[in-house]
Amino acid sequence: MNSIITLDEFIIKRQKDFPYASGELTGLLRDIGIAAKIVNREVNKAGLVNILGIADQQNASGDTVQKLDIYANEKFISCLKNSGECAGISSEENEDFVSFPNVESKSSKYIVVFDPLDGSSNIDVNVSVGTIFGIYRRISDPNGPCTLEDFLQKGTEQVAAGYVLYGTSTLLVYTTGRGVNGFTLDPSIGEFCLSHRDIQIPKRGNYYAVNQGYYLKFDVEIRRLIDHYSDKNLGLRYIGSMVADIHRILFQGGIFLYPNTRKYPYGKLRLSYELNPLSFIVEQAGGKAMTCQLERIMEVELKELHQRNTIAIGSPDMVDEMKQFVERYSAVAMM
Ligand code: P6P
Repeated sequence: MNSIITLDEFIIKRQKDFPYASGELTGLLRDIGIAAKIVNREVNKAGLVNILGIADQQNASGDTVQKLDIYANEKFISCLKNSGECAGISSEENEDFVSFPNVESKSSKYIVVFDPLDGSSNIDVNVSVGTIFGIYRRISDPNGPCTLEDFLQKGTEQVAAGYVLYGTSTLLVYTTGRGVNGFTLDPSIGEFCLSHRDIQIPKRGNYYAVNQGYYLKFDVEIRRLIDHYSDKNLGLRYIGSMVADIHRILFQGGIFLYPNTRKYPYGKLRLSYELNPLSFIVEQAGGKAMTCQLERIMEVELKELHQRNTIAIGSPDMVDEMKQFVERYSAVAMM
């Protein structure tokens, strides 16, 4: 029988790979794992307690907030605040960043950006949802509180990123820049256990993921690309929960697209706490991630916390193919 390797054991073992690691990142990753277990417990029984449905408020991006969004946000913030390893956070659910006031956090090296429950509008119909997080070293004066500049760093500055997928089982997938590993929560022991070692994304896949309902609102180059997928008999798989779509693509290959539309002229998805962390993971697994305007996601300048960008992410050959279509058919490219 294979020996079980828990997330904690794996993180501690991997810490030895970082000769100068002082254990703070290890502690931070473990605290995120704890928060994920707490949120998982509520997500799994959301239908049984009065935590489903819509809270009567909107978040910074104008999205309707679900009660479970608020619960998840509060849990991640309290776990990170109490960890003593995190100097502050930026969350989809908070208009501004939060600098943790206690002395320990001010001396800590890291800040965390996260979407506490992405795809939460699917909760009420029992569709998988996810948490997305990215970890950066703070660049502001360590003797003072966090500043906005800590949270506007490029995705290339991430020291770690991951997601939790609350689905048929609960998985935590993360990278610290040395490959991607997945851990499945074993409820019988309450531990995330190594289940997917060194994930490598296939070079291409048989599915594409896009909201086909917006087809007529996409620019011509994206419409031509989608027509090409149909010509090649690719299947359409679009869950409406980005973490679930990206997780499928990591294992089966494929491409996820969220192009610009009239409603979202810069794209819908948020660069800081959705696109950058997922792009770090996909690139570490051998994939690619760029905007539909052909800029590498992790190189995009972040000008404000809730900045939206377009994205094409997934198998390297399929992202390259998207790039060829944009170069060939984009009205901008023809100018
Ligand atoms: P649309 C969920 O609201 C989300 O942020 C992502 O998880 C998902 O991929 C996307 O938006 C779905 O957006 O416009 O297709 O409903």
